[in-house]
Amino acid sequence: MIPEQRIHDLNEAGLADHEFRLRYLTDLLSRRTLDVQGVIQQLVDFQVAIPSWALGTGGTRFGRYPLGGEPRCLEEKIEDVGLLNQLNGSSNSISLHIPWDIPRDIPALQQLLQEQKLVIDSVNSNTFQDQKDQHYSYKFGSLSHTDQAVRQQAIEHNLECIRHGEALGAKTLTVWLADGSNFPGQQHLRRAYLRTADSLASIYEGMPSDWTMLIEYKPYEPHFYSMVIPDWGTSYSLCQQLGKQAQVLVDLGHHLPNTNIEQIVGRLLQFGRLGGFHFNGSMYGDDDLTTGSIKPYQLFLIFNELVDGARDQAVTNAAVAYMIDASHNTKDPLEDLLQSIQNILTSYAKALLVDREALQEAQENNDVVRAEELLRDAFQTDVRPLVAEAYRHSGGVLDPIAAYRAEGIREKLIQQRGKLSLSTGL
Ligand code: PSV
Ligand code: MN
Ligand code: MN
Repeated sequence: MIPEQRIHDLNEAGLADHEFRLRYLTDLLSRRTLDVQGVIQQLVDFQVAIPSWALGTGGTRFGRYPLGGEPRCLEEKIEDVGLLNQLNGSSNSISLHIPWDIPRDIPALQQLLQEQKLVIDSVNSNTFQDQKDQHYSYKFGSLSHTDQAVRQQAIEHNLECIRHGEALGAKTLTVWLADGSNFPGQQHLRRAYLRTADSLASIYEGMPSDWTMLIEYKPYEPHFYSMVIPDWGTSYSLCQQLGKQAQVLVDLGHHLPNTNIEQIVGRLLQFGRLGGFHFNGSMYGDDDLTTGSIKPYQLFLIFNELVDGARDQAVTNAAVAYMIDASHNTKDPLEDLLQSIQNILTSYAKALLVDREALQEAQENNDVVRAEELLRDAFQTDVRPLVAEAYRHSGGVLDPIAAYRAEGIREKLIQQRGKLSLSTGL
């Protein structure tokens, strides 16, 4: 943890500049009768969970280049997220992946979470890899497998994830299935779906009544002919069969090129089935790059749907669980997460600036150019002073990446944890 006095000193250096820019923007936006303090407060309130697997260096199947100082155990992962949250006040929770993060000393973990002012967001099951002591292989699927015994093993693993989550106060189980097929004919497409629905129902039955099951979809990879849950329609239909506690999870990298993701978000909100988000950046597919690094306009349009839905009384969707799902081969993972959060809050802030009454009027009148310009006006506003102010309000620093570097955090982590620490990255 960085001492409070040091946070204060770090902020002192850039304060005059920041206040000048914030005053200018506040004046400008107030002329448009925008409640700037309200916008800042909404940025302060916005929290995005950090996955335990994004804290170490990831890699591709070609190689991995560990940069050192990576967390070696769950406790160190919690400490890293605590540090990020101290810098920006926007990431007060961590998602666990079982069995990579099996919680062992529960009272000690609870105390650590409390000290770091963090909570556990969700537990993610893993039936995409075979574990050392596991009886059956998932080579040909898990919850969709043709063999009941394999399905049962995967069901029990998910139930075990729930038990681990319960011990630490989590309330969400995220299921991402790698099940699918590589060749036409390999799998009976309808039967694979039915077996999956059946297995999910057994997990759902074993879930406490205040838990949510998030069902993630992905069009391809690891399988390249078919995935059992390839799209939001499949996730949605499974949720419909399971019940109210099942919700769809949208991962930004899990769409085919040019998919209109904001429209999917709008649809799911309308149906009250948008449960969670995995933020990342994507050029080609499941790239897991920094959020907002490739398609910032798309990220803004997604937030535009979220903000619009939140203001619409007809939308009764429950709270959405936001998480970053990223992996880093070239960047310092902690710096990437700070960048991702910055980009997420920037897009959110811009979406909060959209003049919704004027937009609705332009839409009703089919004034295409006016409607588009209203969106572009918000998108092109430089909202960085609002985001920086939100960080400061939450006790963080105006410029998290600059502070991270000025404090020499990576160097300190390497000193403490060594150059060759192992981590679980995707
Ligand atoms: C694999 O595609 C994946 O990236 C999914 O997005 C999951 O959410 C994540 O791994 C963790 O299991
Ligand atoms: Mn994901
Ligand atoms: Mn993914």
